[in-house]
Amino acid sequence: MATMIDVPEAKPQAAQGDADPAFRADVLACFRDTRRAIPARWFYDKAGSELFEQITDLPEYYPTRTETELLARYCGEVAQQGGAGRTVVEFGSGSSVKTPHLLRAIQGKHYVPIDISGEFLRESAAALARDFSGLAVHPLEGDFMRPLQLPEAVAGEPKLGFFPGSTIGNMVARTSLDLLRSMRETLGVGSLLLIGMDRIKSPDILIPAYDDAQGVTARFNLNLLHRINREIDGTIPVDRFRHVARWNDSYARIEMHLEAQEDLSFTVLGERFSMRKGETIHTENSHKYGPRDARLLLRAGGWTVRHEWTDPDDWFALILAEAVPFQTAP
Ligand code: AVJ
Repeated sequence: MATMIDVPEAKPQAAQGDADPAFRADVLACFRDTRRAIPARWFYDKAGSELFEQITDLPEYYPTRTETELLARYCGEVAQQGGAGRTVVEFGSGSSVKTPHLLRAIQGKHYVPIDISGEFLRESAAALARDFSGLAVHPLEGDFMRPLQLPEAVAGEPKLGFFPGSTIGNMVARTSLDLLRSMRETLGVGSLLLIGMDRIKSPDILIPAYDDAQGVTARFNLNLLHRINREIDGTIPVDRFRHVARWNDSYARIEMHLEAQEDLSFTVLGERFSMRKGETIHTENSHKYGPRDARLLLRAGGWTVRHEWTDPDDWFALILAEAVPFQTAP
């Protein structure tokens, strides 16, 4: 049943008025396919963003805490390793906790936060401009998965890209490589990149980080189904689904799924779908990287590692890399 993705016109119903057409298209494509999967970016509506904030405070969720400690401790060394005075270009709207550590240490004149959502961008840019008087903030609204033209004011400035949070882990290998190459194009040869990458570790640590005792991550995952019901007229019986976090060792990633607890059927935008008991919707990948995996991925994208910092358990890595000219193989 090869159906074209034909996004219907919004019906004059309040419930559908605000839905992003791309969200509708991704959800319908998910349920029409036998391998059901929805891109992780749709987690982050208002409720989802608030739940993610709660996740970052969970005792089991080590990444945010560990990376923030690394930044607090080592941003001075990032400055010494060639970062000092550079224009910081942040991929994703700045975190109010992480970004100030870097900006304080780097002491550059300009800061360019890039985000696809103008709203988040303006909020975080305004907050940083308030706290860092003398810093010229140039928010750039756009999709950093593609090469972007930076503002004229920073064209000739040395640059330091910043991509924290192991956000790269959400991407499959091919997509993460595209991103690293795009960042290299956007920033230019000679630029530096400070990137946070989560390490491979025991599933005994990883699974609870994505399936916490308080059930916050389960609510975060299930909120996606509520969002479908709210925004695109779904009738999904959310309480018949279960949050599942699995370690996929072959791909070195945590996968999050929503598993049907019984045979069930529902409609989305009037179209009927059914799932059998035990079938899942794949909602997120969170890839983890060994030291050599991280270096190889960066090198493939045109970035040579200059320095790495990790915590005593080696659970999370902050990596500083340089965009080097491509060399012919020996
Ligand atoms: C924001 C993609 C880094 O993969 O750890 C946290 C998202 N999902 N708990 C991650 C997430 C479930 C998070 N990233």
